[in-house]
Amino acid sequence: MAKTLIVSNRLPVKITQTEKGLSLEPSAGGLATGLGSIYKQGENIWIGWPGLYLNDEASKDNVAEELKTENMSPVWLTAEEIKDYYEGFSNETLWPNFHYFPQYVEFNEDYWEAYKRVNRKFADAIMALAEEDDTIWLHDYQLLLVPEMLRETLPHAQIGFFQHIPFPSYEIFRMLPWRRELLVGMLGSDLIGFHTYDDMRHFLSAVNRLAGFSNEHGVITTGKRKVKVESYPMGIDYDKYERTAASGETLEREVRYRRSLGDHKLMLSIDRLDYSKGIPQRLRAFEHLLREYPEYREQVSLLIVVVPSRDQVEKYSNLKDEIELLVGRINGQYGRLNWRPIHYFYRSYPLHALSAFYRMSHVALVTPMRDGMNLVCKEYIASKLDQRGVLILSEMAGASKELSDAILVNPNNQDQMMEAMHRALTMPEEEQKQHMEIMQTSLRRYNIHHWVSMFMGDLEEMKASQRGTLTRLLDTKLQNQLKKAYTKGKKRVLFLDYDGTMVGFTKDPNEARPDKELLDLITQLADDPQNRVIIISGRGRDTLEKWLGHLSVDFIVEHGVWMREQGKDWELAGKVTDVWKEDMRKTLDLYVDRTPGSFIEEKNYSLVWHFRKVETGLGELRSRELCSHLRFLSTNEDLQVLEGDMVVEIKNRNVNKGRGASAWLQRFPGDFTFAAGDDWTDEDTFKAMPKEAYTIKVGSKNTAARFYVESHHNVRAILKDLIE
Ligand code: GDG
Repeated sequence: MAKTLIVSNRLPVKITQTEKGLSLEPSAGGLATGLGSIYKQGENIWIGWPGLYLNDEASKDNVAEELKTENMSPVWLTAEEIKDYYEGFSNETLWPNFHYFPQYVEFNEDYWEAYKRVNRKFADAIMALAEEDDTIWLHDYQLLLVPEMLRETLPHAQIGFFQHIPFPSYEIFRMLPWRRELLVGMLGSDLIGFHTYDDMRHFLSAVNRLAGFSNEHGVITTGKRKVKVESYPMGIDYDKYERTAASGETLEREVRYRRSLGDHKLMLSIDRLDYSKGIPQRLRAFEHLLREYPEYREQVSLLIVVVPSRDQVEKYSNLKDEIELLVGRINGQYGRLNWRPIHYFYRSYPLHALSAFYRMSHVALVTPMRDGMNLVCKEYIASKLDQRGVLILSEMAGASKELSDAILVNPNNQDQMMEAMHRALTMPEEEQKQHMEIMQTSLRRYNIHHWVSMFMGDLEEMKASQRGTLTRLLDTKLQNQLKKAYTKGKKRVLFLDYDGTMVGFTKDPNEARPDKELLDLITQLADDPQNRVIIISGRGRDTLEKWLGHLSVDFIVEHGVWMREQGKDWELAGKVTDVWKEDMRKTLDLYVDRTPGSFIEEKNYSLVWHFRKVETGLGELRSRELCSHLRFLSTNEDLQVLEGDMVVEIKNRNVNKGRGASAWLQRFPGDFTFAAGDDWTDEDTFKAMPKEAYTIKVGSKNTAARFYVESHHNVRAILKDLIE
């Protein structure tokens, strides 16, 4: 039976050396709890680094055996690997870049090499356990390359990836020398999740600009497969925080802490030591409050917990020094014998202590400079059983998108932070409760279990839709069938689209002329007396005539406006006019003026605006504008506006490739029909074909064609196979 593998850098377990040997303590973190319902079932398993170094194989085997009883499997890393892959590339390159601290990024090739090696190690560990139809859910920025590494050997596995930290804007991400490899690595997934819509759109924009793949409603088509990108804001184990806040142990601690702290109002701040958390900025804002609002002196204290992290690294030890200097300064200047402005602790606390802190704080200050989500603010809200308390939340934390009932602040704006504290400290209880109620209702519903089920549900759905497309891929078996039908045929009709189907796309359409291989291929195909080859294209007749006019082929061009039987004259299809062209051309000219890089192609009965060479993003924006402009202008005319690949075309409505192809099939009926095309103007051709025709779409988008292939190279290979 298919199983599920969860993969993260670190296993959710703490292993410690005791007198009796190693002791294993599964972690109760949010992610571990949420995924508990998955990885603890049957054959399912969680793969990751157990957090300790072991040298001898016997001890490794022992730990692995122990871990197996908890449904976990270790990836062993050396101290060197942890230094370069984890502390190096993950935490000194990706972390600062993804959190908008580009000035902190280390550009180190050795780190990158180690990152690739360790990602490969993870991929190997997964492949040793995974089977073809398993589901694999990878977590976070330490493992960005693993999805594509897995895809090479497990083409049909379900692969999901969730990134817990932000995905930065393209302008920041592009600074990384390894940006493209990182994206390609991630695109091996079927589903990629982020906390927020902003992360998701930054990722899509980076993929578009760096890898050249566009998306439709968040679904990227890479040419090989579809990859869905979606936002899944992670929730907390709500019941657990609610329960803990009501427990005897928490209440007992609260009474004890209260006794030592006195009955001042409390503001709380809890973070891991990190520059992304905005701790100095928060301290300065508090200092500002004490300076500008003297009435809070001796009335309000800040309880600040900083959880130790990476303090051997210079940037972090500097940050710690800065925090301690600020705390000392503020306490020194404002403190009294009976009141300390700031209670500072550099340590971590057990869950019940944390819960007591949440309960006893009037205000929670969660003001990171940047945070993927931030769970502390959600835990604070869940712990407020009496609904009294106010959350001040940075708009740079993912959580701010959900918690609009908090007081939202820009952590760089000291005045605003100060005013937010003032407002929080004076907020009437009724109002506090109103906001709490709304946030609690939402967090109770969008809890960690909801998050897991949304992600897993979408991953399954994605795979099902992937299967639907895969069955239509023209594989070797189907190709043999095609060849058999071709060989049997006595009167064969083959419709071939040109751009994107037989040649790739170029920046300049004039550069897409046929190479020798293609000319030989079409010549051989067309010279077979049993074949009738029709070049069916949106291009103007002049270029195609120049490039292919000397071959024994027919033409249907300008989307069916002009047709020509080999050796005869061009004929005009149906009723077409060009009286509209002059007016429309003026509008197109306007868009060329406003959009550097764009240009107009004039055909006999249509006009095309090309934006292939325009700055990414601007071209798409202008093309949407132009389309609605043209549609408005052409309402009373018999014209149609088409959006193609990097083009907008306006033409007569009553001609299209489909009508052209039908006319041809009536004139030259065959016993074998074949059509290949790549964009949606070719859909008309596919629909005009008899049911048994071999219709082939290049790219895996939705199509009326019976089969699809990945690129124009495949089309050439198919044609070559037919004539051999
Ligand atoms: C990544 C992203 C995203 C903190 N101090 C103590 C303690 N904690 C617990 C909190 C909370 C967790 O640690 C920290 O929450 P974060 O949200 O900051 O999560 P991270 O795992 O650090 O970070 C972040 C998250 O992933 C989830 O996707 O939200 O943006 O950076 O649960 O309660 N727990 C105990 N003692 C402490 O002293 N027991």
